[in-house]
Amino acid sequence: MKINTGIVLALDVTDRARAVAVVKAAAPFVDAVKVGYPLVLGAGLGIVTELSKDAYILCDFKVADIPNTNRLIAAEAFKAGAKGIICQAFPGKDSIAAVVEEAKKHGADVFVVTEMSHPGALDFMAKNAEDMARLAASAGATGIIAPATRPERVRALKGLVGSLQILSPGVGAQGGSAKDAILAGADAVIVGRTIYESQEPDKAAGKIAAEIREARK
Ligand code: O7M
Repeated sequence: MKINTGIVLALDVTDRARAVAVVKAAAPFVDAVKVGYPLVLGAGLGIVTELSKDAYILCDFKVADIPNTNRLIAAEAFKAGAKGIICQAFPGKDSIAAVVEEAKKHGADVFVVTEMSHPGALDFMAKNAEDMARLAASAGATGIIAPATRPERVRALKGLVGSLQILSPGVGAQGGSAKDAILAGADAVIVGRTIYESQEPDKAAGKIAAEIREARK
């Protein structure tokens, strides 16, 4: 994924028209638009195709199945126009590798979830996050997802994945800050509600972009 502003917009709205309007407003400030189950279940997979004409679409399907099923899911996402996909690490290396193999055919990226940003991630994921990050790197993923709510964990995981990209969710509504995530080593932050619930999504996105520019200095 080409990183410029350092923002991935999490487009968790369920209405097609609203999705299109938010993307139009925020587009100059975002490197990618993350489309997940809320929007695809609300508006259909066609929304990926529609938005992919003007934006890099990262399909957040948190793919977590056996290799063959993972491959089938990834193929449909790429066929619809996605340039990247997100999968889970816990099903194991062969499951991640199946997504990576499919992505290569389409010149697309694969991001692997390690430790999530919500408090419940401490129940299980945090204890296994290092292993999951190593698995992502050894399976040939483009990058990992690590929590902006715990910047010290972003820093620790960064030390394990080297040049892999790190996308960090949890900024704003979940309490994390873009500045802290970037300073900890994230390449980009994933932001949803702070942008799409704003009356002025362009201003909200622009403000975060400015914070990231400042943090990179
Ligand atoms: O900014 P928010 O809190 O409104 O949205 C955050 C987005 O990031 C939302 O789409 C979540 O599903 C996603 N996310 C997390 O919040 N935490 C994680 O640990 C992982 C993700 C994610 O994108 O996983 C790929």
